Formats: sequence, structure tokens, C-alpha cells
Amino acid sequence: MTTTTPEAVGRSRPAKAPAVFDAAAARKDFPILGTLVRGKPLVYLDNAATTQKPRQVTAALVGYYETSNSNVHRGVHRLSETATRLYEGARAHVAEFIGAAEPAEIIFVRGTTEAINLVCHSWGRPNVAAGDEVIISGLEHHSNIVPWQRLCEEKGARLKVIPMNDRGELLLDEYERLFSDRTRIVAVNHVSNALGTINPVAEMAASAHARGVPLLVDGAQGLPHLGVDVRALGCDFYAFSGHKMYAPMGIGVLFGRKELLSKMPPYQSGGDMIKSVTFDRTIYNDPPHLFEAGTPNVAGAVGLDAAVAYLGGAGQDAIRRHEEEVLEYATGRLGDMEGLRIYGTAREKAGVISFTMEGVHPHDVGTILDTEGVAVRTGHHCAQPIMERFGIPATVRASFGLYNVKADVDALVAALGKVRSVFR
Ligand code: 7TS
Repeated sequence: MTTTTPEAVGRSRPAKAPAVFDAAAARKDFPILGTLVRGKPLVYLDNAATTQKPRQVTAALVGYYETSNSNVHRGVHRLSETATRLYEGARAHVAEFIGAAEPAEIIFVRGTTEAINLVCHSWGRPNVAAGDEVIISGLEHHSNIVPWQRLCEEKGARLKVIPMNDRGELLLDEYERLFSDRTRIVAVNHVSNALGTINPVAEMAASAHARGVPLLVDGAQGLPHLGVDVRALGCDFYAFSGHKMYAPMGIGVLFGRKELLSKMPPYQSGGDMIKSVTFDRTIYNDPPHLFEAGTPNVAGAVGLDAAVAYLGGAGQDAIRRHEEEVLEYATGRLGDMEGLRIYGTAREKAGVISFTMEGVHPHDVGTILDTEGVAVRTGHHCAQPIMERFGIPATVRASFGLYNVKADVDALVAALGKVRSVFR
């Protein structure tokens, strides 16, 4: 028998977040960090790909399924009311967490990829025509390139790309010059998953708005490291994935300003996005439901809600300071290693170190690190244009989460020493 009540599922947030983040204590919330990989303690440094989940999130998932599981928005029975309250409660908490004006500005989707596709489909198709222009940056993940490229191909529009310098920073003068009277939207990431660059999105939004152009932020890597206040950023759309912020896979969010959402046609069609249907005519529902056709990922939303409570309770500013410290330590230690080159040396950086080792293919580095229990990502990180910009096929990427500590960096450096000894 479980003792969790439906009302207890999801959240417990202290009144005030502490000023300092206690990573050692937080590690105890993540059971996977206590496991062995290939006989060695796991050193998890692949957080940009996905983060691990704290007990608070997995307990919320189990609690939901054991006490409250039901479909939402359709039953009069008790469980359906509870599930609906939890789902809509999650929406309200996410809205509050990111500073949205109201819950209706939060659309639940599968993740960042779906959020960007939704905007391309429902905002892009009606608003981008032949000869128009879309601005993205050279730092984008494929999921903020390919949907825009397809839209431009379909419409006969032009994709313009903001270049970067050798540190991996966007050239803002060039950005200003890319605007024309045909610019329809700007889409840029908050933090680069391949280089860690933090982009000045508030400034970039102000430039776009001065010309009457909306701006979408791909926040997949922004929210987990920096937190976000969408009103302070001044963005029109902000997309993020639950699984990169300690929540389950398969749930994500598109924030959209109400003014834009209210003018957008549906994305997918089916149940829940309608008010009434006859064979002659369908009357659509209002946002956010208009964009959430079909049974949603209710458990995912409950898990996301728990992750939001977890991050809110720990305090995103405190988490950010802790991660900055670990990143700085790692940059120093890796920077001291002979034959190791770091890609992405922006002045404003978060969460990521991409590097190569002279004479060793990144995949070989990753494979040897794995034998030491150290999990990193190797490859192009779904950002091939960045690799092309630097003239390399791939990098090794260590990416940090809130539970990483300096000892993880020491383990990485020791394992890289092993790589060196094998390839000497
Ligand atoms: N945008 C950025 C900046 C990302 O880093 C990613 C995923 C996505 C969009 C797509 O997110 P999804 O949840 O819809 O897949 N990035 C990575 C990565 O760096 N390694 O694996 C996935």
C-alpha cells in the first residue's frame, strides 16, 4: 500500500531558497550517482544530453500512477478531476517559475524539438512568405536549424545566419546588419549545447523588437543552467525540454506570448483542441489547449512540476554559482593538459567544455573514459555547422549538472591521463 495521496503528488517547496547550493547533499537525491559503471563509480558528465532524475521526481511519477492516474479534461469522476488538477497545476507552476504572464502561455509538448516545430508550423507558415527572411545563429542545435530551413524551402524564404568569432561568441554587429524589411522572425539559443556560449538574448530580443520582429529562444540548455524569466528576457517564444532539467523524458514546454498564440492556427488536430465538432465545421478551443491535441503526457507534467519545485527549492541563482565554480575549475584543470584544446571560450559560458586531444580521435577518448566510469558525449552534438566553423569533425564534451562536484572533474582529468598513456 502506498501512503501518497493524490494531493501530495508533485510538489514540496521550501518558502525561501538557500543562498548556497549544497551539491554534496543534493547528490543523495540522485540514486543513479551511487551506482557503478564497469566496476567504477559513475561520473556523469553528459548532462547536456540528458540529466539524471532526483527521487523527488521519480516519487512524483510513481505517486501519480499509483494514486491519481486518469485522462484529463474529460471525466466527471474523481480521478479525472484529480489528474486534471495536477496537470493544470503543473502548468500554473511552470508559468510562475519562468515568469509567464499566465498559465495559458504554457503549452506542454514533447520537448524543445516539438516546441520549435510547433512555432514553425503554426506561426511560421502563416507569417513567412516568398522573399521573406528568417534569422538564426551559427551556434544552433540542428533542431533550431532544420525546421526553419524546411519552412524557408517551402515558402521560398531565405535563412540568414549570425556568424561567430573564434571564441564561439555571436557577432552582434553582424546580427544588426542581417535585418531587413523582410525579416520575419529571429530564432536563437540561450546557451549553446556544443560550446556552452551564453547568448545575450535579452539584447537580441530588444534589437528584433525595435524592428517589429519576434524572437524565439531555444532554451534547452538555458533553463537548466541559468533559470529564466521570460519577461525579463523579453522573448516571444521560449522552448525547453523537461529531461534536461531533471524531469522525465517526453515532456517539454513552449512558452508563447498570449498576443502571438491567440493569432496562431492549430498545430496537430484531434481531441481536446476543439470546442465543438460537426461534419460541417469545427470550433476550436483556446490556447493552450488549442495546441495540445490528444491525450497529453500527464505523468510527465507531474514530474516536471516536481522538478520545478526541486530547482525552485534549491534556488537557481545558487545552482548557477555552484556550476560556474565547477566549470571554472574544469577549465583550469583541462587547460593545463598538454595537447588538449578547448573549443568555445566565450566570456559568458555555462555548463559545457568541448575539447579535442591531439593525436586521439574523440570517439576513442570517450570509449576509454567509459572504461573509467566517466560518461561524456563525443561527436558533433547535433551542431554540425559549429564543427564545420572550427574545421573539426567532432569533440569530446563534458557537460555539468547541479550534482557535479570538483571530484568529478578530478576523475575526468585522471581518466584523460589514462587516454594519454594509451596513445603515447
Ligand atoms: N536545442 C538545444 C540547444 C539542445 O541542446 C537540444 C538537445 C535540443 C534543442 C533538442 O532537445 P530535445 O529534448 O527536443 O531533443 N541537445 C542534446 C545534446 O546536446 N546531446 O543530446 C541532445
